[in-house]
Amino acid sequence: MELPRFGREASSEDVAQALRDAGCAVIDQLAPHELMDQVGSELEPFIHATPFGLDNFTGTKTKRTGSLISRSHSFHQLASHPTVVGAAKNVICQTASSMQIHLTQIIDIGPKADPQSIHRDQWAWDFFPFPPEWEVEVSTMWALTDFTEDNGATRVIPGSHLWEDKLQPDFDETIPAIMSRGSVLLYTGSLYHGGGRNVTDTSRTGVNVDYSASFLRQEENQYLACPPEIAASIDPDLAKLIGYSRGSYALGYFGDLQDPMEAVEIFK
Ligand SMILES: O=C(O)CCC(=O)C(=O)O
Ligand SMILES: [Fe+2]
Repeated sequence: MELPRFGREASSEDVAQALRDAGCAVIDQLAPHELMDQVGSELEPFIHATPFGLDNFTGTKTKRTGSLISRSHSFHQLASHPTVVGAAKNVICQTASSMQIHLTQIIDIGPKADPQSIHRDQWAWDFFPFPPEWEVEVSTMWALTDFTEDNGATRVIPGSHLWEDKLQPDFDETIPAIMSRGSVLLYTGSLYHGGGRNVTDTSRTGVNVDYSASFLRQEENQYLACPPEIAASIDPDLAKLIGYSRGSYALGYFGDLQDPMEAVEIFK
């Protein structure tokens, strides 16, 4: 199966359908280069200060820089891009009543980095065996640099979202999600994929934003990454998307059944 590709005018419904069919899709050139320049320059000092990963999964030549909502205002446009958020919601809200941001992370695969093992992102929930076609997560990877086969473009197996769980596919079964700066790869939490091998002398930098059903614990703790006093300065819809809202009827209240946004309003 091929990796479905769309132009920037794609509808979120068409992208969502491709995610249901293939588990992955690329939207070429969705963000302008100027926006990627701004995101890159706002985050560069943080990437520079980030240590390498400590194991093979996080990558000993790879840097993972989080808290992107607090650290880069321009990044907000990526995290809340209507086509991407619309597609993720369309897929996740087939079963869940609401969706949240699950994590925000620059993934900077350094020169000569080994490939990451092929995995499903939904294994983060303690390997809970979600039934096939019950999608609880949509991951996205925006290209901050071009993604090439040589510099470690994300490896994907289109169609593998319907495979059995807990497989260990070979690298040879994967294809590279080649894309230019400003493009975005979307993939379900059930898709087998992994970071590629970087045989070049420069970094491959992606902006990873994952979305998940609001009834699941977030991988990046958004209330620590973006506490109420900072959430007060961001767009209220984005504050709700990172978790300052109820997920379904009862989840996420504080105090005397108060709405989480009341904690944010105090700082306005
Ligand atoms: O860096 C990439 O291309 C993919 C990273 C990834 O899949 C992960 O860290 O879960
Ligand atoms: Fe992953």
